[in-house]
Amino acid sequence: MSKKILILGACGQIGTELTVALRARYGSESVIASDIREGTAELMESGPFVKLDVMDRESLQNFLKETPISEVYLMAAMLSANAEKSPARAWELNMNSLLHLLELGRENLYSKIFWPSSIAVFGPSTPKKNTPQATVMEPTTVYGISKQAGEGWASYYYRKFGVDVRSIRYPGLISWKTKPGGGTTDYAVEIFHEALEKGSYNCFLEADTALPMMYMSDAIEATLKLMDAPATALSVRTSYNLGGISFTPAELANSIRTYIPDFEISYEPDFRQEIADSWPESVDDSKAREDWGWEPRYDLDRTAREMLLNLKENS
Ligand code: AKB
Repeated sequence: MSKKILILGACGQIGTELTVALRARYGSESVIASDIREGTAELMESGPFVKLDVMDRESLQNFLKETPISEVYLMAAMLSANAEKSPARAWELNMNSLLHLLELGRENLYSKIFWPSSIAVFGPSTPKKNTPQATVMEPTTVYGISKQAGEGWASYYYRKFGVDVRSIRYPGLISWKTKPGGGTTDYAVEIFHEALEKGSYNCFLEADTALPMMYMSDAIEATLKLMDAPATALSVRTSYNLGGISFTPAELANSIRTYIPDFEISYEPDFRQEIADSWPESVDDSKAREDWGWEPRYDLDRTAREMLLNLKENS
């Protein structure tokens, strides 16, 4: 069968850019975007779109029985800050969507699946700097607990049933095409919008809170690289650490000032500060480098430049 891809949660922050990248690579007709809501015009008009609810196992099963699919990308999830407001719903969405898809993989309704994990799997007892691939993991957020459990399920279905699940622990992702929704790292996207619109930003994290971050192009590149790798090269079947850049809100503000010299930032930490404090500052991604050749291309300055340029051009 030639490659036929299904992206679930295609209208979200990562799904939108993943869909565009996969369509550019494999042709529009080979990549079916799906979500329960509509996405950007670029996404809706550039290829096939179907409305699918990841919570509805039966309709996913029917769809996969009728439409031969080789690869699935399961991108639907509730992020950290929103999950703290609706813990039960977050657990249900983040867990059931994965379990539904893993079961459908066991029924051989696709041959490979990508599922995103997050730096949220780590907690306050994890080493903060250069966090190892395998280390203490005691997450304190509902989102982190669900991602940690998901990693366990991913590796279980791989070992027990041979489902080819591949996963990355994404850091905070910075993109201009689609805004993130309900995460703790969202400030690193909001700041660019407000820098251009108002020349100032009131940050919900403290000035010196360092977190692992990455420009979206790097994250997409990593995802495609991991999915391209031969199964025999992969030594991690929970989820790979992925390093990019690490910075604080104050450092990001300084970088923006290179392009907008009078940009001002103020700080008013809210409940998201506690979440950020429980996460690593940077991660050790040597396994991803060794196993499938991961190498980031965007540093902080290049990220800031690309964000401001693209937001300005597309406003
Ligand atoms: C969030 O802030 O919840 C996400 C993440 C780090 O997974 N961006």
